[in-house]
Amino acid sequence: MNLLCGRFVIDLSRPRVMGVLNVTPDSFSDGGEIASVDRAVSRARAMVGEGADIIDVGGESTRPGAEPVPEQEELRRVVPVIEALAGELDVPLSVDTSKPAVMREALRAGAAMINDVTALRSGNALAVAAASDAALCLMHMRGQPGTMQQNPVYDDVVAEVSGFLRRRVAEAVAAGIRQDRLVLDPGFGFGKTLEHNLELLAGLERLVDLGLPVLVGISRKSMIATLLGGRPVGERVHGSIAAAVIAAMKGARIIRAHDVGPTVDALKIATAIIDAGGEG
Ligand code: HH2
Repeated sequence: MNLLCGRFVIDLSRPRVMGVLNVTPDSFSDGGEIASVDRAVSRARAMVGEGADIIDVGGESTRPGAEPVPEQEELRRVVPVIEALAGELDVPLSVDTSKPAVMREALRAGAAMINDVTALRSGNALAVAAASDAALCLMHMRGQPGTMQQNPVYDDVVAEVSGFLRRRVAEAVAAGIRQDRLVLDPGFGFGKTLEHNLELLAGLERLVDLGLPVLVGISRKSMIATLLGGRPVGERVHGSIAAAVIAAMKGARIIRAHDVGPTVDALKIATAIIDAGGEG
């Protein structure tokens, strides 16, 4: 399975790692650490050195309760970093945004992937995406970050997420987007309780069965903290890796991770076992 991603083709015959680069003052896991372009570049370089296959640059936190960021501010945070990284690194750069103008400028600056937690539902995002050759990650979110964790309810979370993603793929294809540019993401923690997140991971094969590559972002999230009795962000690496390995064994093709080196190591073990079983 290959993913077309701008000038890159990502071979997804084994799971890949997307390293998270948040250039935000308020991200839940690493907010405020990366305050300058230089620091962002050195962090990204380090992640590539540890084996990251994609770098995901985000200028707006989407953690529960996060405040929206004005467009000009998001552009100011993200575009110079993507420009600098595009001149430095030979891996695809992803932009984590829901704003069409940020998508457009990020693509111009060298991004090869759009990672949109609203699955291209804002304004003319679908048209901006269709006019590009970028890979596109379509993620499921119930509600908005400000309120999404206030009592989300599903009858069958896997079926409902799967139905939503199928509808978004149909819209993308109708807009002229080739399926080999698409990635699907159930959106762990986006309008879901711990039980919903666990059901989604347990039932991940049903999303993999949609036939498109599945991306999983669980790294350092509150579901890990809760299962470990309330661990602070810096002590969630082992729990995050357990979830990453399980996701990979169930067929996820891209793992979005903050702790790139340990995740790459863990996925090498998972890949060897998947290959020995003749799957994937
Ligand atoms: N999670 C976050 C942000 N973007 N994109 C995809 N496709 N999937 C995810 O699960 C996902 C995502 C939230 O994590 P993080 O970027 O670390 O935090 P914040 O939103 O606070 O910047």
